[in-house]
Amino acid sequence: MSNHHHVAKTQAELAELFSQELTTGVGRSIKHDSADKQVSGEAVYIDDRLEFPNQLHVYARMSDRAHARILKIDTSPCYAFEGVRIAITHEDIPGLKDIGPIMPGDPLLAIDIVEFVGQPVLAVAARDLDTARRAAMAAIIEYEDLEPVMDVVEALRKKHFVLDSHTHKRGDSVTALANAPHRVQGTLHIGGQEHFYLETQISSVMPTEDGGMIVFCSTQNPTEVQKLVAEVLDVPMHKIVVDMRRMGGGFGGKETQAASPACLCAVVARLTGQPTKMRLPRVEDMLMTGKRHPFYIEYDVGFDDTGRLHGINLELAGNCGCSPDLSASIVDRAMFHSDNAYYLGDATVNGHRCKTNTASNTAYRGFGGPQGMVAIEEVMDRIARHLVLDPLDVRKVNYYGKTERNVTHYYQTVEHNMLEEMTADLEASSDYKQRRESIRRFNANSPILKKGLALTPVKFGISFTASFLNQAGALVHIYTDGSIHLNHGGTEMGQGLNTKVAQVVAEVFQVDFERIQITATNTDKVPNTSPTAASSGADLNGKAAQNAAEIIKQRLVEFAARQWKVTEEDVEFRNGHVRVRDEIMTFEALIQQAYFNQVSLSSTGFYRTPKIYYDRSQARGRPFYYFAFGAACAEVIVDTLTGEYKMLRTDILHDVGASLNPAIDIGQVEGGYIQGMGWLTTEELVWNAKGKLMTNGPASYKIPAVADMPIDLRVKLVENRKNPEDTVFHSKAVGEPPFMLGIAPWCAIKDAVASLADYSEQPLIDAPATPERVLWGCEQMRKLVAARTAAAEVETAAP
Ligand code: MTE
Ligand code: QUE
Ligand code: MOS
Repeated sequence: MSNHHHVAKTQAELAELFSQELTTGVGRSIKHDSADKQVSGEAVYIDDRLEFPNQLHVYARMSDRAHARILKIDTSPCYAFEGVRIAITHEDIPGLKDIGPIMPGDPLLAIDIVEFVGQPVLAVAARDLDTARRAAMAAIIEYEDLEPVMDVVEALRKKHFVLDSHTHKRGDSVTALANAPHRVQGTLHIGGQEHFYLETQISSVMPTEDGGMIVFCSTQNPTEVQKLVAEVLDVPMHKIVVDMRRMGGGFGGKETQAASPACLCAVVARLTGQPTKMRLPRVEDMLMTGKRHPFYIEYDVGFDDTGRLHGINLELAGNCGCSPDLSASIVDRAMFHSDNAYYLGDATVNGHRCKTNTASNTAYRGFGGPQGMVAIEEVMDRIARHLVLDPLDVRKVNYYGKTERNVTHYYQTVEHNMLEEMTADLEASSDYKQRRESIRRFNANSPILKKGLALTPVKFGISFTASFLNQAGALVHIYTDGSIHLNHGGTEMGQGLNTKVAQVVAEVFQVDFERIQITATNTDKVPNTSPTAASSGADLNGKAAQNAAEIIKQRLVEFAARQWKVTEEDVEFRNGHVRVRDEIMTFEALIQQAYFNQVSLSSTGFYRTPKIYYDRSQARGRPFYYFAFGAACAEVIVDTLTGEYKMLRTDILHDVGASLNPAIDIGQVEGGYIQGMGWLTTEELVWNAKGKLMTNGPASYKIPAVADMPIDLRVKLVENRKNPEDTVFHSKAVGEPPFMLGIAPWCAIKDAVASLADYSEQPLIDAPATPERVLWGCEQMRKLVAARTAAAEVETAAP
């Protein structure tokens, strides 16, 4: 970059550079800023940080009961182990004992009752993790077992809820159902999902002065960790600094549940005065932390001969686990997405928040949206089988219209809907019709191996539905050498947020990306931040950073106009240079002049999303600033004797507006698709009768591996379509929406199975469609066909 010994360039040379385009601003596929470091191993995660002297390691002893009263805790045996510094229970917590993010329900260490297998009961700090673990296991805990509720349906029937139910309602669905030409009812179980971030939950804490702490925490929500650490220590928030450079994946799992290790470390650090670290081993992480909410769905739907919906009743029962956590908003988002891309007609959607004795389920990519969308996609397939139509035709006939039938069941108008065009594009580019025919022919001639095909849309609402969270801050400094320091409230978890925000700042100043140093998210640089969630990290923080950069740029423009007696319009930034009327100088030359002339070169920035509001008491409003759209077409082959399947080909068309970085966005689309597919196919969570999660490691919990990728994967972004709303450079959020493209392979599997009964019956295959469930689906179809044949024979035999 800047070279102090360079030979001054001539005006002609400067003019030549000025005339060229910046190649590292927005819209460019520049490499993720951590990519090289991640490949070489130089990227620093919390466990890679240099350790402080006298650092303690913390291990939490977990409940082995799903629901029990604690009769006695004796930590004295822990101290028999050499190297143990302290063993703590809830009684040792100096301040608040509950770290529930919105409402109480999550004791840092169990108080009197345990509510799931895996709940932390006590914690031991020792000079190494192994000693801490052995000591913690030596503590004596006596329980009196209580009756657990493990089943979401049982919880629903008993109205065993963590929070009240909520309803979205439009029109009179009861009458619509009664009058509809066709009507079907059904149920569906949708499984949960383990986050399986590569880096498990981890924090390390260093006590500072005045009772303060610096907390290094792998969290999507540094401000909330700051607040909770302050609360458990009973100190003001200004004593606590949270620093977060990068996560080894978050996927929603580090939105609230990163706080527990941070708070335990802080309590130990307070009690001992020593630096403290807590890193969850994989099995402990899987037992202790919540997952995607499993859902149980009941539907009752009325429709006409074309498959068009007249009305629907939907019961969405989220299995929240043992506490509220974020379940209010998660089940709300499931309800908001139970239309996916479709006009529901007269609709009643009820959302329930069921309490079970499992870890408290939490945010996971899509935040309830995927579960709501799976429910309505199951309904679409079911209608198609009932009418023996191509499911794609049923989907298309139900799409939201452009000028009519374009209002959701929560009364937001669907504007700028691109799905009709995108579906037509994808249908053509994927050769849907022709492949549909060739698959029919293949299946007719192949008794065992059956192919399936499905094309499903995605419409995903962008914004936090809790409107106040839609705000962000940033902090930009330009140093006297022209180098730029960038900080914002968002967190990097692999999604490329820092790279995108740096591109935004590069674009505003028209300087090379390399000139900008990305720094750790830190609560004493940008305060009061929202979690990096709801896919709005780049939307919110990009705008805040743009605002900060534009404030500084405006000062520079005003300064240059003053200094060289030109108008502001005469000052132009481009490709690392600045033109002041006819004179061209380097960016750093301008910065030096500005500094000598006492111009402030640092600014905060702020952004709040306009236009959105939501009145929950009326269940009406505009909770989303805009929608992101996508569509996927998946082809699969199923072995109907074993239930095994293979992904043959997937075509994706996804809408990211004017992409900030197409390479990163395509990575998000591919990753989201595969993660969504894993959720609905091989990732199965199994608890035993005592409430212990049995699938608690990679040997038994199967996330997609390389071999599970579709053999042929074709991803395209919609081109030349800016976001019509005023988002950061008219881009669209990309983090979560592609996850729901993973519904296509699930529907394709069911399509293959339905071929066994000539596509006239929907196999009941709950999610995930593991090979076992697929095999049961095949058995259903074969029994059905056998029964039909027998009935036909009886009929022909009759006189
Ligand atoms: N991509 C990677 N590589 N790692 C992650 O943890 N989290 C997802 C998505 N993509 C995630 C990811 C989730 S749940 C969200 S909400 C968004 O990224 C958050 O980042 P963004 O708002 O900056 O897109
Ligand atoms: C999507 C999200 C979140 C959300 C709503 C969404 C989310 C989140 C919250 C939330 C709500 C209320 C609170 C709070 C957080 O809402 O991640 O602290 O008081 O944390 O539509 O991803
Ligand atoms: Mo993402 S589930 O909103 O962290």
